[in-house]
Amino acid sequence: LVALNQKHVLWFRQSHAKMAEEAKKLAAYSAVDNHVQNNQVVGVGSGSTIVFAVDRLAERVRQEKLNIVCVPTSFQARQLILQHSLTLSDLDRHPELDVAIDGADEVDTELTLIKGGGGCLTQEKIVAGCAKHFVVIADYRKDSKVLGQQWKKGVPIEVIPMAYVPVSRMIVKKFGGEASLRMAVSKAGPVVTDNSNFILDWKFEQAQDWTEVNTAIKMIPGVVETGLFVNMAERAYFGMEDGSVQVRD
Ligand code: ABF
Repeated sequence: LVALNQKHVLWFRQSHAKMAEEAKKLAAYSAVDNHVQNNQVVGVGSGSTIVFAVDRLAERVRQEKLNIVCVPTSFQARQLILQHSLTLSDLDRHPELDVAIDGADEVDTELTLIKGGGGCLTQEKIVAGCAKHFVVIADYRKDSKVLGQQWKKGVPIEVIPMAYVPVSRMIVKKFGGEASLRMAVSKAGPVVTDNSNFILDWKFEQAQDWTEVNTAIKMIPGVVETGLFVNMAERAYFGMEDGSVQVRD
């Protein structure tokens, strides 16, 4: 009976994971199809959902012979662009983007986002800030009424390594909760970002005024950027369990 139950749990997990992957793909394809046109500069986000968006982008570039220039938000995004033989650029050459597409860890009803669960946030925020339109792609598990409902790991905050202890103390003193240094899976050392910094994960206790919190945390010396994206996203595409796509503006 135990073996049967374990098999059942495994099957359930696998089919759930498959459903989530399908949902990511739906969201990613919808965003690329609705927001990318010929002769555009496109910001390419990071994470697992963006992989589907780059697949679709490359497919459209090939089939429709589009002239698209891509600006990456991370080392991963850069690799994806190169692997798909898309045109790679940067903010020096293209400081103004037509659209940026990126994943998120959680999206609330106001389109406030938590990002950085995968370790990328600073370059993502810079690129999103340079885009005329910033579009989020996510599966149904990221959709939330209030931040903290779905994503339980807290707000990622990128910090200068020497400052991680004072920064975490100041955040907790001012806003409560708990802040911990993100460690590598091997536990051999801290996670190091693309910008050679550390990440603090701040677990907050209750919903807050995110504009105020974001501004206050950014004022602490040693903070590079927060994973709170407030008033940046214009639209979110959620791939749903039933195969539909929900749009939030
Ligand atoms: C990066 O990847 C991060 O900002 C965000 O945390 C995450 C989303 O990843 P996924 O698409 O894998 O859920 O964009």
